[in-house]
Amino acid sequence: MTDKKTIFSGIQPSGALTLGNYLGAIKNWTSMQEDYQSIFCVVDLHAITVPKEPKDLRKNTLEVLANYIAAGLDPDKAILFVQSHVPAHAELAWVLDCFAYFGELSRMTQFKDKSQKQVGNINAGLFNYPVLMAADILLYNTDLVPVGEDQRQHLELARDIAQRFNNRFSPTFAVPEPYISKIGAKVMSLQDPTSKMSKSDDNQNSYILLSDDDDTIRRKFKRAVTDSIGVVNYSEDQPGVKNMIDMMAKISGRSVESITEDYLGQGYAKLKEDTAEVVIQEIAPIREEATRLLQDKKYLETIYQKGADRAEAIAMKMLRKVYKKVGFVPRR
Ligand code: AQP
Repeated sequence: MTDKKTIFSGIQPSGALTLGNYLGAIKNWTSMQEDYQSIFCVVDLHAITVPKEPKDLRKNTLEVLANYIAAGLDPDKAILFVQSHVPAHAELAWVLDCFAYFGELSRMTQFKDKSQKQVGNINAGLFNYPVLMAADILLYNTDLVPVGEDQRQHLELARDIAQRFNNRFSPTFAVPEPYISKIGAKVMSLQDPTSKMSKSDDNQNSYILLSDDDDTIRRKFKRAVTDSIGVVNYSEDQPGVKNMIDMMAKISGRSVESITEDYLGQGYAKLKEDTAEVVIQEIAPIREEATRLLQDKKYLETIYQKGADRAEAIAMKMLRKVYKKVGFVPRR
């Protein structure tokens, strides 16, 4: 056991990872793993809420894990595992389903957005998605959940469910806090900078993938949608320009003000070129390392097996406690 606080987070293997997943989530995790008991999951149970080809799901699951490690997550420090390998996630989700209300789940923005995109398949999994996410987090007595801004609403629901359960029985779950960094918490689409960059976007030019080669990254930035104002400013009225400055700031650690000063009065071409280069510097080594790791399936298998064993030991303790509190008769 450790005195460190616990962080938990995960990403769906719903496609190749984007720069949004990296800057909004993984990059923060790598710097936090030193100071926290860190648990990071590839949330494959969540991914099937949107139809997936089984072979793509298998491939994406390993790719997400390889990218976690390539980006700097250390399997000796952090627990890295695949969600479906630890059945306690699905089991706790069922119990928590009975503590979540139809009304609050109906209000979830992600549910509303995704339902619109798959009108013919508004399945119960899509609706219950946030409850499974609550189970993921609450199983580990998580203190902090480092996520992008889009997940704030789900996290608030996880807190409500935890408090509801604690009040109904007795203190059981830690009530988790969101950790959402100021810069990079919402990387926007390169084609529509008023909506977030998303790996399931139909327009390939809207996102940068961690697997994109250097020329593809340059080309996508060149085509990035800006505005008709024509000069660089950091302003809500220029979301495309702001998005690029934010990316540079998040990657370089420089302030938004000092980056903006570099481009004052200039047009957009140089900003696009420079942002592309800063992004390439950051993600090309991750791409190369992930490619290398993906050729060593045995190594990845060792990591996710060991990770699942460690995660399960923690998760089962919590699940047993919950089962006891709700009144299930123990098997032995
Ligand atoms: N554009 C983004 N900017 C900042 N953070 C982001 N995240 C996702 N997109 C951005 C963060 O990445 C983590 C994992 O997300 P996820 O895969 O579980 O689901 P998501 O938020 O729905 O991500 P995508 O890429 O948009 O996936 P699809 O297209 O499959 O729905 C979370 O911490 C999220 O905040």
